[in-house]
Formats: sequence, C-alpha cells, structure tokens
Amino acid sequence: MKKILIIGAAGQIGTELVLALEKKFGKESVIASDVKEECPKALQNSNYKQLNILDKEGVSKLVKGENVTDVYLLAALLSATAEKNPAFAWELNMDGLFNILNLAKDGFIKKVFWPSSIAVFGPTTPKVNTPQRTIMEPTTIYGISKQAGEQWCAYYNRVHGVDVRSIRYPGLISYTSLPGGGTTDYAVDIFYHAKEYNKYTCFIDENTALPMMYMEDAIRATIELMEAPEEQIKIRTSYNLGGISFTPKQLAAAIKIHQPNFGIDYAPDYRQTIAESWPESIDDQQARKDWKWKECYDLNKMVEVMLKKVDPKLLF
Ligand code: AKB
Repeated sequence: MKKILIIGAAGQIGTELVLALEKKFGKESVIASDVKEECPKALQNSNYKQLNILDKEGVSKLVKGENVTDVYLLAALLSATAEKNPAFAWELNMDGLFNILNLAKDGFIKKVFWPSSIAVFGPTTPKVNTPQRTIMEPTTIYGISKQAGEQWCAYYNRVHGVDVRSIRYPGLISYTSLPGGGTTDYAVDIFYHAKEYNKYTCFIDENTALPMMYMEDAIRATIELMEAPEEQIKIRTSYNLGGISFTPKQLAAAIKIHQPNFGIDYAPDYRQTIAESWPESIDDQQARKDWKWKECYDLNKMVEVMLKKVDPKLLF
C-alpha cells in the first residue's frame, strides 16, 4: 500500500501538496510532517506529526514505523534566508537530503521527491530559455546546496538505484499559505498589498524578469512526475520547468486591469543581486517530452485567481 510522508508540510508548497495528495490517494495514505509543533490551520484535518528532518533517528523511526513508501522532502531554507545563515542552510538542505536518500538506499523508501530550483543557475548561465543542460555557477548558498543536492540525487540513482525525482521550481505563486525567505516572494506579497492597500513597494527592480509558476500547476507537475513510469524519467538531477516569465512591471500592469488605481514603486534590496543572477525564462522541453508536462496558467489567468482568492488576514 502507498504511504506518503511529506516533510516540510507547513510551508508554501507543502500545505497544498498534502491536500492534493490526500484528494488523490485518500487521507489514510498521507502523513503531513513539519518541524512546527502546532499543526497549521490548513492541515487541521490531516494526519499531522511533528518531525525535524535533521533528527536522523526520529525520521528513521517514523519512516519504518509507518511503512512509508513515498517521501516528498520539502524542508529547506530558501535563497534570501539562506544568505543570512549559510551554515545552517547547508546543514538543513544537505543533511536533510542524506537522511532520506540513505533510508531509500537501505530499502525503507521506494520513491523520493526532492525539489531543486532555478537557483542552481548563475550569472554565467544563458538567461533566456535556459536549457536543461548548461553552465551552472550559482552564487547563492541556496543555489550551491541545490546544485550539490541534484548531483547527489543522480549519484544515489546511478550507484544505489534510488528512485529519486526532482523539479527545478521557478518562483511559486499561491494564496493558501505564505512563502518564506525567497527572492521570488515579491510576486506573492504584491497581491496581499494590492488587496489591502492598493499599492506595493517592490524589492525587485521593475525590469527584472524571473520564471514563475502558479501553485496549482506546480503541484500537478510534482504529482505527475512522481506518478510517471520509472523508465520515462530520463533526468535524475532535476527537471527544468518553465511556467510564466514576467517582470514586476508586467505583473503590476496585469493587476491594474482589475484595479486601475493600483500603484507600485521600487526599492530593490539585496535580493535584487540574487534575482539578477537567475534566468529570465526556462526551456522545459525535456519535461514535456519525458512525462508530458504542460502548464495551464498564464499571467492573466494567475492574476485573476490570486486577486479573487488572496486573504489579506493571512499576512496583516
Ligand atoms: C526562492 O526565491 O528562493 C525560491 C526559489 C526560486 O527557489 N522561490
């Protein structure tokens, strides 16, 4: 029987992934876990367990005791937060991955999902339509940890036969729970400010384009990748996934269609340097070919849903 463990379930991706997996496989097949003691509101009807991914014994006990088959390991420090605490970011992002890969290597887990990011790319990477295989010289500690993690995933697959699958997520846009500590977070913050104050001060420059994706597409991609037949998975580092590319100025213009008086100004901070080191758009032909990936949301469709659904009480 399939038994799925989501680690980092209280985060932006985790909350929605838990609900989607419960819908697909049934509540009894899904365990949501996070380092937070208190179960997040959105997961109050889920099977929630407190778990620290760095507690090797605790993770092993839970995986073995619950006969876990599939693990989605989402616990990580993102780009902006990782720059403030590089040593802990490295420990969390790498040791957490090893704890899961080693359990899979020893036969206690059948399938692993581990997220990578567009942060694996750097200033020397071709910026437009960044290919699946290209120059990768990341300049953030988050990007370095994701790039190293990708290589470890490929190694565990090649040498130990571990079925580990991964996506290089672009910036993710959602309304169920807030992102934390990323450079692309402006594209979520802007909706809360638009609804509450009808204005926003953006920490990224108006003309900096970044690849983004609406969460519903990202969740569908994640589950489709995990459910694809093993022989279709040709990339064991991590798959490029494109989504929607836009600048803050273009996003503001799309919001103005619904709120003509919406105002935006710009005060770029340290996150601007990170954003400038990342691609503007991503070539995801390989994912389209191997497991038939196709996004559903474009900029206007995403903006329409976000403005309707965002609840400013979550942030203010
Ligand atoms: C971040 O901005 O750090 C993340 C990412 C692109 O991985 N959203």
